[in-house]
Amino acid sequence: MQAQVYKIHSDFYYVKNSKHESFVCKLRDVLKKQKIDIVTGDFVELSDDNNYIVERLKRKNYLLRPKAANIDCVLVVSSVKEPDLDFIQLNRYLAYLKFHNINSIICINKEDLELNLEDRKTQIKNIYEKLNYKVFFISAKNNLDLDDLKDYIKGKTVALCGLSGVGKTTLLNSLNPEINLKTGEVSLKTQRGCHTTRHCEIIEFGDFVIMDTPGFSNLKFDFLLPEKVIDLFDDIKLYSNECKFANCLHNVNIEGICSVYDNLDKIDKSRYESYLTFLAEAIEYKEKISKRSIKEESLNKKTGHRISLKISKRKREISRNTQKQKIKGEENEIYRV
Ligand SMILES: Nc1nc2c(ncn2[C@@H]2O[C@H](COP(=O)(O)OP(=O)(O)O)[C@@H](O)[C@H]2O)c(=O)[nH]1
Ligand SMILES: [Mg+2]
Ligand SMILES: [Zn+2]
Repeated sequence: MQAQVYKIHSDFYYVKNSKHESFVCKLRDVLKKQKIDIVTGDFVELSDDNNYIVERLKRKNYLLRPKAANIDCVLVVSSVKEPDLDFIQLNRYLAYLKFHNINSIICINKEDLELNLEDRKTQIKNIYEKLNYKVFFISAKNNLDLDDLKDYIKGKTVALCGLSGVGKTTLLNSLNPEINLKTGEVSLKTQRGCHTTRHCEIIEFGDFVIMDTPGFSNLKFDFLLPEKVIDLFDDIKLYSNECKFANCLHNVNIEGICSVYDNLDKIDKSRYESYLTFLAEAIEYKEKISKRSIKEESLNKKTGHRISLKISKRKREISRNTQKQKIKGEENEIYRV
């Protein structure tokens, strides 16, 4: 029988089949030996007695931070005010999810606090609708403009992300008053009992399937090569084909050299700023890896066998290739521990 994992606790896997029947299972040893990890959202095959997971089925997508699989889309929640909209953070989530081939929906909360709401809507929609994102303005607390969003996520497995305080828990509550999770406001008063999600869990209510995740905290672009960052920015990539350098990273501010720089007037400022920020993180990551490889090489030379004392040109090349592969490898194996 096939089922989907909706919760994991210690070594117990809570699964549900298509008839919504629940089972608690353990992992077959063979999966452990093969180091096949099972995460919330995974579709699995059960043993005949339904006591064991015997196989993990093909994943549509997979995230490591937070650990989850087969997400249809992520609601990226921000607020217009309290806290102020943080565009770099919003772009960080969008780029991260794009990298993982997961659809994002932009959800701007606390619209009740914005006096110039129409201008704000136009400004934000101008940037993101061009990039084919669906943008919803809502007030989770006041139950404003939630219907379109509800319609849009009906039948989808949706996860939420966003900085603390933007209103994720309030939104979950207003999507389904029955679950009644505690919001930041309450936890401030009691100093405890705050709804902190430690594990990913799929919660079904009514028409919605929400993946409650412990958050996407501390995301950094320390898992991909600098030249790949541009692939996460369609609106900047558009202008990147006529740079004079073959390996242009589009961070040179010299006219006539970088075609992105020459077209900056057509690119949203906060998008370009975000690009430069993530690029710097990726460059730092690449340098760290290169340093590590060089250090290992010289360490091997010192402590290794006599033959490695005189490292031949050919060997040097091989070692440089391994270094490149290593970076490539880590990039594909995004899920570092
Ligand atoms: N004015 C206003 N406040 C909101 C809205 N949604 C949430 N809040 C408040 O924002 C604070 C943080 O909300 P919470 O749901 O705990 O945020 P979370 O950290 O993202 O889960 C709480 O005091 C909420 O009452 C809204 O639509 N308008
Ligand atoms: Mg919360
Ligand atoms: Zn360029």
